[in-house]
Amino acid sequence: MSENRNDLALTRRALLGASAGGAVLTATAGGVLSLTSPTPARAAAKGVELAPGELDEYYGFWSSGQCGELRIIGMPSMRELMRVPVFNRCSATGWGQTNESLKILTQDLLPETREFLASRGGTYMNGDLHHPHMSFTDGTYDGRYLFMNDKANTRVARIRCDVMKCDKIIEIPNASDIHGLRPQKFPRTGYVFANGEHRVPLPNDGMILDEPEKYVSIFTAIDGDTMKVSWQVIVSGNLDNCDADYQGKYAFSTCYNSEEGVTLAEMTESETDHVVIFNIKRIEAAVAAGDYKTYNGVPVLDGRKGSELTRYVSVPNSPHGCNTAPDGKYVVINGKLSPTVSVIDVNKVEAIFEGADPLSCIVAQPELGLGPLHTAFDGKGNAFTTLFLDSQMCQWNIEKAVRQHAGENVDPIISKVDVQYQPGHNHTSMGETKDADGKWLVSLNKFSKDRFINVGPLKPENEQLIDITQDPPVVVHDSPTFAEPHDCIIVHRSIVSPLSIWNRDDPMWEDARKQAAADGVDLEDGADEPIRDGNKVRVYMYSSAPTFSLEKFTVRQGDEVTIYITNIDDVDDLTHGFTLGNYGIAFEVGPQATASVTFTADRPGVHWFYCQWFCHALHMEMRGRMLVEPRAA
Ligand code: CUK
Ligand code: CUA
Repeated sequence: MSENRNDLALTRRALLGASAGGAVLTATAGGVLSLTSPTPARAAAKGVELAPGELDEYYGFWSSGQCGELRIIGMPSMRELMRVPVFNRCSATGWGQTNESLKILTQDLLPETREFLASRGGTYMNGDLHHPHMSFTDGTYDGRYLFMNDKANTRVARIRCDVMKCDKIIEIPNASDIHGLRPQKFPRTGYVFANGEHRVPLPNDGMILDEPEKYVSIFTAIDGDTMKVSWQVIVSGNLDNCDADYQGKYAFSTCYNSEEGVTLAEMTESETDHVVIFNIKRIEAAVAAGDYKTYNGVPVLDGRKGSELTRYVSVPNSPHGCNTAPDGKYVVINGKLSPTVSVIDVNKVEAIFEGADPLSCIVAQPELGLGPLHTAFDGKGNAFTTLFLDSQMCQWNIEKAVRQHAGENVDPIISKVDVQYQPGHNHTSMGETKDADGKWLVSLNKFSKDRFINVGPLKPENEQLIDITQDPPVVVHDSPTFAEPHDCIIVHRSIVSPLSIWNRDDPMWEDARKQAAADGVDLEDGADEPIRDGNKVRVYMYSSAPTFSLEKFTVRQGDEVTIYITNIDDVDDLTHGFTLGNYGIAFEVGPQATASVTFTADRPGVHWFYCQWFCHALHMEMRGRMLVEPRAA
C-alpha cells in the first residue's frame, strides 16, 4: 500500500507541474468564470483529475445533512462513489421498506416513539445526518464502523465498514436532537459521545411545559460495540459539538446559551459561554457507586455547574466546533461569534479538576478572522480554521499561537485561502487521528454562489479540495453537492477493505434464515409454491441472472405476503432487484444476499414483478407475475 501512496503522489506532482502551461488557455476559455476562479486553482485542478481507471487514495465519508444518508466520495478525485441510506428512505435499495432495514430502523426506538409512529408507517421518514466518524483504536481509525448522529429525531446510527450498510440505529432517551458526535480515540471506541443539543424537561412527558428554567441538555456515552447507552450527564447550557482526547481521560463539548434562555436574544445575552470537560474516570466511578438517577433505563448523572464530574471553562460567546489536534495535546474551540479560537492544553486539565482555575487550561486565543466554525490539522503543528463570515480558510501555527498568548511578539497566522462560499466544516486527510498526513483539506461550503450554472432557486452547495502540501495552500477542485455537505472524514484506503460479495451467513438476514428453517426451506433453493399459514403467505425465491426462480405465484386478496429473495449469483457487482408493480415495492438484493418485504395483497389482479438493477443482457426479461385472486364477493 505504501508503494501505491508514493505512486499516486508522484503522479499528482507530475501532473501539477505539467498542467501549468495549459492554465492560460483554460482560464481564457473560461471567460466570465475566470473572474471568480483564480488561474492557479484552474491550473492545479488538473492534478486531481484521476485518469479513467485510476483509483483514489482516500475514502471520504460524507454526511448529507437533511438528506439523511451517508455518502462515500473517492479522494482526491472527489467522485461520488456510493450513497448509504441511514435515516432516509431509499427508492433504489429499499431501505425503509425491506424487513431487514425496517428492523434496524425501528427495533431500538423508545416505546413511546414506536407508539407515536405506529399510524405513520412505523418509522421516521427523515433524518438530519451531521457528523460521520470512524471507530478508533489507539488514536487512529480502525476500519470497523462509522458512527453518525441524527439531529432531527435524536438518533445515533452505525455503519458496518465491511459491507458499507447501516446495522444499528438507536434512539437516545432523555435527550433532544443529537448534534455533536465523536468516538473515543483511546484506547479504542469504546464510547461514542453524543451531545443532546436542545434543552427539554426530564422526563419530557408534558408535565413541564413553558418553564425553560427546568429544561436540561444531556451528554450521552454510547457503547460503540453494543450500541447501548452506557450513561448520560446533565449539563448547564446547550451542548453543541464535542471531541475526545488521545488519552482516554476526557471529552470536551462546546456549549452555547449558558444563559439557558429560549429566545435568540436571551441565548446570546451574556459575553461568555463555556466548554464542558467531562472526566470519564470520575463519571464511571459515580456510575459504579450508584450515584445517579435512572430515566428510561439509563443512569443519568448530574454534571451541572459545581459537579465534580465536569469542569466549565469560560470562552467567548457561542463557541461552535471542538477539535482535538493530532499531537494529542491541544483542543481547539472555535469562536463562531468571536473572531478567536481558544486552545486548551489537555495536560493542564487534570489540575483544574484538582481545583485550579478552569481558565488556566486555555493556553492560546489567537484572533483568526470572522466566524471561526471548525478546525482541521495537518499533523505538522498547523491548523486550518474555517471562517464562515470571511469565506476563508485560515492556516495558523498552534505553537506560535501559544507563544503569542504567553506574550511573545509572533503572528501565528500563516495564510488565508479564499473559499467559495461561507464554509462550515473542514477536514484534512486522516486529520482527526494521530496519523494526520497533511496532504488534503476539504472545505464544506454552505453556498456555491456563482460557481456553477444556475439550476433554479435551490442552488447546490460546494465542497472544495485544497492541496495543503503547497505553500500557500491551493484550491484545486470544486464539487457541487446536494444538501448538505455538513461534515466529512478522509480515511486512507489502506484502512478500509469492504467485501465484494456478501457472506451467506451474514447476520443481516438472520430472521429470514430462521423463518426459512421453520418452513423447511433453504433460502438458496427457494420454494416452488407459496407457504400458507392462515392468511400469512411466504414466498421464497432465488434470483440468478436473468431469472427469478418463480415465474409466477398466486395469493389471495387480503393475504399478508412476505417475499424472500436470495441472490445466488456470487459474481462481483451482480446486484439484482425486486420491484412489484403498483404495490410500491422495490429493493436491492446484493450478490449472495437475502432481502425480504412484507405487505398486504389488497389489490386483486395480475402484478408483474421485475428486476430493476441492470444485471444481464436479458435484464429486461427478468420478471414474473404475482396473481392475486379476488376475495369471494
Ligand atoms: S455543525 Cu454544521 S457547520 Cu452540525 Cu458540525 Cu458546524
Ligand atoms: Cu437481475 Cu436485473
